[in-house]
Amino acid sequence: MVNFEDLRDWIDQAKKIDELAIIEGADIKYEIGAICQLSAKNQGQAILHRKIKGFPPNHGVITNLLSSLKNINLTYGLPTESSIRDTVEAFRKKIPQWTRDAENFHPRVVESGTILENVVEGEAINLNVFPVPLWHELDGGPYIGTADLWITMDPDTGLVNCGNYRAQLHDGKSVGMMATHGHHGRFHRQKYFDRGQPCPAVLVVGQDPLLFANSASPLSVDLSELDFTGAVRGRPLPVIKGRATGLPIPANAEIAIEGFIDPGAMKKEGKFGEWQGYYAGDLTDQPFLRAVTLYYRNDPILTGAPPAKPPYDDAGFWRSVFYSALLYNDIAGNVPGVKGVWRPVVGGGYYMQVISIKQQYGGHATHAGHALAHCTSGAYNGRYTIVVDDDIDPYDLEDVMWAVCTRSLPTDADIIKKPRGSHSDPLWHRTPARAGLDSTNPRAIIYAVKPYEWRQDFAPVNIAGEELRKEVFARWKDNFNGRLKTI
Ligand SMILES: Cc1cc2nc3c(=O)[nH]c(=O)nc-3n(C[C@H](O)[C@H](O)[C@H](O)COP(=O)(O)O)c2cc1C
Ligand SMILES: [Mn+2]
Repeated sequence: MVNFEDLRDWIDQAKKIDELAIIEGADIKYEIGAICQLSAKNQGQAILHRKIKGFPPNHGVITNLLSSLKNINLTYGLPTESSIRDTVEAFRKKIPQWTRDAENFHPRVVESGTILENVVEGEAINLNVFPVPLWHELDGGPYIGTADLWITMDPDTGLVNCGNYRAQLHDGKSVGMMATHGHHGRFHRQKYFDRGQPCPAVLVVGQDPLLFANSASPLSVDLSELDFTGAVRGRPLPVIKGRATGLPIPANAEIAIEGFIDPGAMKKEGKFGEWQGYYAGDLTDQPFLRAVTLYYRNDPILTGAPPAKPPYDDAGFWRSVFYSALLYNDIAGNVPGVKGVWRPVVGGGYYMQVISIKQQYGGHATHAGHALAHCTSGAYNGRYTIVVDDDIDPYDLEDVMWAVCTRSLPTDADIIKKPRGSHSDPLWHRTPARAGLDSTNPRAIIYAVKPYEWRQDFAPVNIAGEELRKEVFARWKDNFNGRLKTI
């Protein structure tokens, strides 16, 4: 049960379960970013920054909203004490239900909300009043939007989308919109541009983590993240109507920038440290939001989730957990005998996907591998798909790689040539002649399974059985000064 109304409630609840740390005196220049990386690496607490160097002491920045399993569970109203597997299983059950329920939870338009505590219009807008971090050392500028929502509307259907796309702070009145091809906000923007019209948009850069998570989730193109959020909450999200655009804005958000993205107008955007672990995306011309209205709460808190080399990526672990559940559901009705699906953090929650199956027929592993590589959630950026047997724990990378080492032959891998890739792929061709032309990247399916036809004769595994390991652990663990942690 989600029982927080906004980010402030969420912070109180995270504090109660010791999942929030407060830091005073950090610098927006690299320090806040580096602290965030350390917490992410340790699947640590959310970090609330106060008294940020050079800014009013009551302005805040919060990062690592979803870096720990407990905070992920808190955000979706799941039991906070649970294993990764339990959380993936809970998501598997709940996501289809939330999706079905969404149509009954359209946002509720209200007249007032804390977001209206400060409203600034036109020339008076100055986005530099907020402590916007320079997250990584080679970033092209400060990024106000990393844990954000870009709210746009489909001009044909009226459907409202919320997408989490990075937003560079260009100056006091404009922010870049870097949405990858195929993302819904970019579809909306293009529809306006094709008509020669400016695209109305709202960029929210401070909100409760559930809104952020849902905006970063690859939900169906015809499902509004606002409705989905209502379904997870079990009650509609209160929104105000934006003064300039009429778009819905979460009524209790911290900071929202409303305006228009003009067709043909571009600003240099990037570079930015991305989730693969590189500054790979280059400096490019990108559309930007021209701010018309700025809304913010008193003592506003900016939310941040800077990507970084795994496992230093703020939202990387959340992506692994949530995307694994989506993936599992995509293939569960298609492939029999699935024992588990996991997208390890090391691949940024995309590049590597593991499926464990109990092989039941010749070609079962091929079926599982190809289905996973190209189901809805697997088709984007899933560079390595690894199929393992049911005795391998897909959540344990050591176990998976042992299977790769001992049960797969490189010559048996399947190669798929032109699937959908990302602009920030470090291996994407960037020579001027090729840049922007081909964003596809090849895939490999690695079959780390015992050959089906003679699997019964495969050499037996030589570690002590699980029962025996448990027994000796229980009997002699005290002889090891607490250093025996797992069996
Ligand atoms: C921390 C984080 C940062 C992200 N940054 C971007 C980005 O800069 N551009 C982008 O297109 N997608 C980015 N994404 C991925 C999208 O948010 C995600 O694919 C989401 O499904 C997009 O919403 P949409 O499906 O409604 O387009 C990011 C995701 C996370 C978790
Ligand atoms: Mn969407």
